[in-house]
Amino acid sequence: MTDRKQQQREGFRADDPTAGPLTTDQGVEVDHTDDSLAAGERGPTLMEDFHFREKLTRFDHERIPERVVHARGAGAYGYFEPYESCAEFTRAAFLQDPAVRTPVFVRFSTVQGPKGSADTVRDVRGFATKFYTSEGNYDLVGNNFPVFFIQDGIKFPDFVHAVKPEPHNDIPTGASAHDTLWDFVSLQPETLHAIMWLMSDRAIPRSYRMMQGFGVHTFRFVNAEGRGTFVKFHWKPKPGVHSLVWDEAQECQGRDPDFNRGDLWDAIEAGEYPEWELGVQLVPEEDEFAFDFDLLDATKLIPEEQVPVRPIGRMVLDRNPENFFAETEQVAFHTANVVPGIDFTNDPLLQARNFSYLDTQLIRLGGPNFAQLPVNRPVAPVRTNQRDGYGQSRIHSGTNYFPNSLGGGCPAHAGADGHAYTHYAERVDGAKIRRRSPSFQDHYSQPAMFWHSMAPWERQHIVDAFRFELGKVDAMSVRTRTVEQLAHVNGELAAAVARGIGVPEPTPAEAAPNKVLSPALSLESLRGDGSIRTRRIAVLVADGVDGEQVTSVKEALTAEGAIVEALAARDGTVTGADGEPYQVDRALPTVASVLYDAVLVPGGPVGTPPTVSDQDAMRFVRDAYRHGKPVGALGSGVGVVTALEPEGVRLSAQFQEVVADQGVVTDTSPGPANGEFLRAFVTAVAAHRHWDRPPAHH
Ligand code: HDD
Repeated sequence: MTDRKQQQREGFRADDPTAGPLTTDQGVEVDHTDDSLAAGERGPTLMEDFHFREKLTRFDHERIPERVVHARGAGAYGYFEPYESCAEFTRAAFLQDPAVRTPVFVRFSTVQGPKGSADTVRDVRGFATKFYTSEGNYDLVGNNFPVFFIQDGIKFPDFVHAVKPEPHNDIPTGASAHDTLWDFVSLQPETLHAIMWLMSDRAIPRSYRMMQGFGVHTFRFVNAEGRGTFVKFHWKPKPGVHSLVWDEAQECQGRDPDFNRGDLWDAIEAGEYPEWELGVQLVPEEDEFAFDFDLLDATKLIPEEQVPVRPIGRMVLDRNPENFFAETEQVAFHTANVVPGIDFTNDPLLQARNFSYLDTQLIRLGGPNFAQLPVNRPVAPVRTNQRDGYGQSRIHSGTNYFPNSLGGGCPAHAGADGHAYTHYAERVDGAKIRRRSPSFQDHYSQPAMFWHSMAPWERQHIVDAFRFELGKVDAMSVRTRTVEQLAHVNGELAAAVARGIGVPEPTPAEAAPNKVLSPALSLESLRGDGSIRTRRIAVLVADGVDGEQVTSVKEALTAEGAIVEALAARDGTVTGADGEPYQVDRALPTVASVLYDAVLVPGGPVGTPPTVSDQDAMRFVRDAYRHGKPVGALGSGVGVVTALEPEGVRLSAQFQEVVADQGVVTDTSPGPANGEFLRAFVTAVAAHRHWDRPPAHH
C-alpha cells in the first residue's frame, strides 16, 4: 500500500475516541447491520426495523446542491503572518504584528465543471482564502487571473449560462470549447481580456501550489485615522508559476482526473507545505483617476511596472482537512466577510458579489446557520440577536432584541476601543441610472497589452488554444465574429487564428490604442526560486540496468527534494547488471509521462540500452520531449534518446561528456552520475519546460 493510502486509512477512525460499538443516531447500540429485520428467513422486511429505516433515510439525504460555479475544489488549512505592520494603510488586526499568526482555510477550484469533473481542464481557478482573524472572519475570494469576464454582476447569470454545458444535452463537461460561450464572447467584447488569460497557459496550471492568486477588484484599505487607500491583492507562489501544455492537460484528465487535488494533498502530507507571498498594489485616493482605465472596472489590471507589488506577508498551508464534506464542501465564502480596515469600492462586480454569496449559501447549506459549522466558525467571539432557523446548533439564552433592559442590555454596542467595523464614509451622489460608465468602454487595450507582453512560445500556445476552442464551435458565424473581435486586439493574432479554423482572415481593424508592455505578465518572469522540491521525476529501469547509477541519481535528486520514482514494465524488482534486485516504484502501464515533470534514462552495460525494446518506456520519453520536459540520459541510456531521433527528438551530436541542450541532458560516461550532470539536470528541471526545441512527431 502506498504511503498516501496508508495515511488515508489511518484517517478512518471512529468519531468517538473510545471506539465503542456502532450505534443509531440516538445512541442505541446496534448488534447487526448486515441484514434487515424480516418476517422469517425469506420473508418481507418489517417497517419496525428502525435501524434499517434510519440508515437508508440518512443515506438518501447525504448530498447537498453543489456550488453553481466552482463546484470542484480542494482545500487546506494553514496560517498567514505579516512581514511587518501595515498600520500606515490599514488597521486590520491580522496585518499589524509579525508575531501573530492568523489561521486560514483555502479552497482552490475549477469553475465550469461539476463536482466530479477532471482537474486539468482549461478554466479559471478559484483561490478563496478565509482568514480567521481576532476581529472576525475575512474572506479574500479570488481567482488565478487578475481580471474577470464581465464588468457588472448583473451579467453573471448570462456569462455562466453561456460557459456552462449547453442546456439541451448538458455538454461539454468542464470545457469552454462550445458554441454558447463563444457566441457570448463574440457579442460581449468586455470578456476579451479574461478570454486572453483563459487561452493562455495560466488556465492549465501544473499545480494549485504553482498558481498566482488575485483579489481581482480594487478594494480599500482604511487606517486607524480613517484614511482610505485603494488596494489590489496578489498571491505569489514560492515555487513559481508553472503550467501544463494542452495536449498533456487533456491526457491527464483521463490518466488522473485528481491531478491537482492529489498534488496538493500529497505535498502537505509529505511536509512540503505550499507557500505564497501576499503582495499589495497601493494607490492613494488622490490618484484614483491617474490611470487610462477605471480602477472600478474588474476587466482591467494595474500593470506591476506602473504600481509595484509590495510584499506584506506569507501564507503557508500545512494541514489537510479531516473530512472533505465537512470542511471543503461546507466551507462558505462571502466577499462581504470583511474586517475593520478592509472595505469595498463601487466596482459593480464586487457590489453584486456582496449580494450573491450569502444568498447562495442559504440554499446550498440549507439555511441561515452555516456560520456555526466548524470550518466557517470565527475564532472571534460571536454574540448576535439572530435566532432559530434550520440547523440551529447553539442553545441561546437571554433576550434576543436590542435595545433591552431585561438582558442587562446585552449584547451591547461595541465601545470606542477601535474594534468595531465602521464603513468608510465615501461620499456618494448620483442619479439613479442603468448605464455603464464611459470610463469602462475600452475593451481592447489591455488584451493587447497581455498579447504584447507574452513570450513567443506563450503567443503560440494562445493561438493554438483559440484554434482548438473555436474549432469546436459549430456556428461559423460565431467563429467569424470572434476573429473579428480579435482583430481589434491584434491583427496577427486574429489572422493566425482565422487560418486555423477555416474562416476568412479579418480585414485589419482599428488597432488597440495601447501597446504598453507588462513583462510581469509573462510566465518567463515567474519561474520561481530555482528549487526542484516536489517535482516528480521518473527513472526508467529494466533488467540489466546499471543499479549503482540508478541509486546515485535517486539519492542526489531526492536530496534536492524531488519525488523520484523508478518505473519498469512490471512492478516488483528489476535485476541490475550487477545481479542485484532494484525496487520498482510503479509499473509503466499504470502511469504516463503526463504525470511527471521530467524523465531520466539510466544505462546498462554499454551498447544495450535496456528500455529501448519497451514501447511504454519509449512513448514515455517521446511524450516528455514533446511536452518540453527535461529528459536526462546516462551511459548507454543515451541510446534511448538517440533511438527517437528519427521521430524528431533532437540531440546534440557529441555527448561524450555532459551535454545540456534545451533541457535534454546527456552523459555517456558509465557508472554513478557525476556532479556536473546532476547540476545540469536539476537546472533543467527547475526551469520546468524547454520551449525552443524542434517539434517531435506524435
Ligand atoms: Fe464568484 C463562488 C471567485 C465573480 C457568485 N467565486 C466563487 C468561488 C470563487 C469565486 C473562488 C468559490 C468559493 C469556494 O471555494 O467556495 N467570483 C470569483 C471571482 C469573481 C467572481 C474572483 C470576480 C472577480 N461570483 C462572481 C460574481 C458573482 C459570483 C460576479 C455573482 C454576481 N461565486 C458566486 C456564487 C458562488 C461563487 C454563486 C458559487 C458558490 C459559492 O458562491 O459559494 O455566489
